[in-house]
Amino acid sequence: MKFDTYFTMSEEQAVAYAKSKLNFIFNQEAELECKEIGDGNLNYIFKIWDKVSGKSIIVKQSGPVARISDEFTLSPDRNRIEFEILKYEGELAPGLVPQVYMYDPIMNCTVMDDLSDHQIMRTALMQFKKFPLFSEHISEFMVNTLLLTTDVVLEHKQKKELVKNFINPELCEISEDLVFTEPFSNNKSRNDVFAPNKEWVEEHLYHDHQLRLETAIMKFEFMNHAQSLIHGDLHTGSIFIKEDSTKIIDPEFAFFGPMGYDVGNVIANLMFAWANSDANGQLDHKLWLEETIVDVVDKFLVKFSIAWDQHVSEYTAKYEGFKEYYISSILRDTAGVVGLEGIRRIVGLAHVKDITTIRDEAARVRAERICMTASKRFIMNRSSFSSGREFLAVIKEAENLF
Ligand code: SR1
Ligand code: MG
Repeated sequence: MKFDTYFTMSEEQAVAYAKSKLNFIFNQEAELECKEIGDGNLNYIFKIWDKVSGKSIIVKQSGPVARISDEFTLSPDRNRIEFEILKYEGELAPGLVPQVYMYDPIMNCTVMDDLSDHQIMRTALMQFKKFPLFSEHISEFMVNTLLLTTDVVLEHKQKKELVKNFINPELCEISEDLVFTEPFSNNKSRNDVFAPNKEWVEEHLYHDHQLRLETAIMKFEFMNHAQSLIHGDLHTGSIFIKEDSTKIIDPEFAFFGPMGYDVGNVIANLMFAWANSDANGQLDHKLWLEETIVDVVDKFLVKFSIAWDQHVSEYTAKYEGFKEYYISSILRDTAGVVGLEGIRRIVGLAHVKDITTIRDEAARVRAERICMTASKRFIMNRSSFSSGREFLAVIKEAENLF
């Protein structure tokens, strides 16, 4: 096997690949084993380890279609984007992404650190674990990767070059369809609505013209506002975590878009974890999540403002009042995206386990309605947010309705 023509690998073939291509990682005596451990919607994740030395590595391979459904034909170029962005993010936010070692444009593989000593954050939150450093880490990651890739910081021509390099049409199309369009219309009949909430969804989503109008406005902002290099899919399944370390993975949806898309995704997915803890009677964990929601927003705002003063050199961006205008527009986009993600993961094609694993039917109906009601308010009132407490208040108000 020369690996000079693309094919989707099996575990055995991934071992052969490592023997042939990864001799800068594993030596000749290595006894390699492999397990495919991916549970995401798109790719294949091979964990390869040497039984002799204990050394291990991840080989992530993109297939030509999405794992979740072959309706999604995707350019394997997403693997290049992921490799280049992880390298770039590693410079902007040291220690907060896995180290990448190699990108293979023929086999569409990226080779990176094995983070098996970490856990996928969604899984850990569903085990009611707390991570006191998370708000520090994620706010640092977002401020560094988002502000430092804008044209209030970067030289304008350099930023435009980056926009060109990270154009990502197919993955963006997935978000345009699955996040902004289908959840509010079911126009492709791909929505997957929990049966007891079907009528509720029809009345409160599909038949709410004002809501749909706002989602259209946000969709065109998402497509046309090349603000900064966003991760593009920053949910708790894209985060590896342990007590003292947070690593952001999977930036294959990255492109130059509105930075509130990332912040909003984090908050929405904390809301799902919150709903799960609530449904399972885990009051202490629920309270920790409430404080975390507040902290993520507030720490982001404080750090963003400090970093702005340190890094922004653009002439007009330094006009009095511009920073405040800029931050309020990020908060508006953030709130809108909390609402979009908060709805699309409940009624759209790609669900989250925080909600789908709630076994008791009435509890799941309630959890979904709380999230969707809060989400509608986030969308409709998105211009009114200025602090983390205000984000939490929307969720708490929705909780009190059900
Ligand atoms: C077809 S991919 C479905 C979803 O999985 C990814 O993680 C993105 O969130 C996408 O919307
Ligand atoms: Mg992913």
